[in-house]
Amino acid sequence: MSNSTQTSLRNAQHPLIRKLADCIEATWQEYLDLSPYSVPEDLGYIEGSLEGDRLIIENHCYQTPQFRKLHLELAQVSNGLDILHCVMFPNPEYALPIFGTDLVGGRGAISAAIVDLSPVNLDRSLPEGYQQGLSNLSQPEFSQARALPEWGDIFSEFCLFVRPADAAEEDKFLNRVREFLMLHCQLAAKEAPLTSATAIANVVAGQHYYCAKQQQNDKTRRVLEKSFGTEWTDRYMNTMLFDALAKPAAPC
Ligand code: BLA
Repeated sequence: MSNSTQTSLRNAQHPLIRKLADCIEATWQEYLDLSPYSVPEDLGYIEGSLEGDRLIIENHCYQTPQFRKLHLELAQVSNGLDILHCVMFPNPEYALPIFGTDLVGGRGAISAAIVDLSPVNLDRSLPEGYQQGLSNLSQPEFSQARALPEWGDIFSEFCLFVRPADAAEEDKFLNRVREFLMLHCQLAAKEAPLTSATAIANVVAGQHYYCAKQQQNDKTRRVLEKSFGTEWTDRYMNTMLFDALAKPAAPC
């Protein structure tokens, strides 16, 4: 892994973002068989400043036999906004949920902290092992829960979306993400690949739906558009943040 992950943006960001980025990469390295993922050359490290707000984005991507793309992104806006975004997209031969987490903070406090293992099955249910494993985790208490937006029907019943009130709640959030990640990496490593074309097409359709919904998040779009414009933002949201697999062919 490149040393650049230890330097650069994360040192300048909110401590929870730095800790979460370290935790995610350490867990990936411990449990998964990582290979490099080639990020389009112009999208690894990006700076933009159209309307005065300078936005810096740093992308770290890997792939593994079970995951077509592990994406960790750190971003910082000159107006004080710090962002961590992470999504683990399974290969279409693996009927695994999508792990996602997003942290948004500004001026010392984190305003949004979300983590989920989101189902991609047609009936929106999680595989048995996930349902059981997640049910067995103890439920942490947070003083400020946040309501999911309208497009948030992609998230599971285990989705945690909060505004951490203090350092103790920030630690609780970090631990929760670590538990989700460890469970996910352990279950994914045991998962057998699908062989039926129909089952694979269902995974593709599920990932498509997930990406389509995430692309409706105007809050993400607005931050990117302010520094990079509409065209660039469309491309970035479709290729880096939420690249769905090709749409499944219509059944014959
Ligand atoms: C919210 N995402 C936000 C917010 C901003 C961003 C500014 C509003 C924060 C707040 O309401 O306090 C911005 N997020 C970004 C940007 C990037 C990013 C610019 O990732 C990347 C460059 N978003 C995700 C993933 C999830 C997610 C993977 O990218 C969940 C797994 C969720 N972000 C998410 C949700 C909200 C949010 C649910 C709240 C949206 C709302 O309240 O309308």
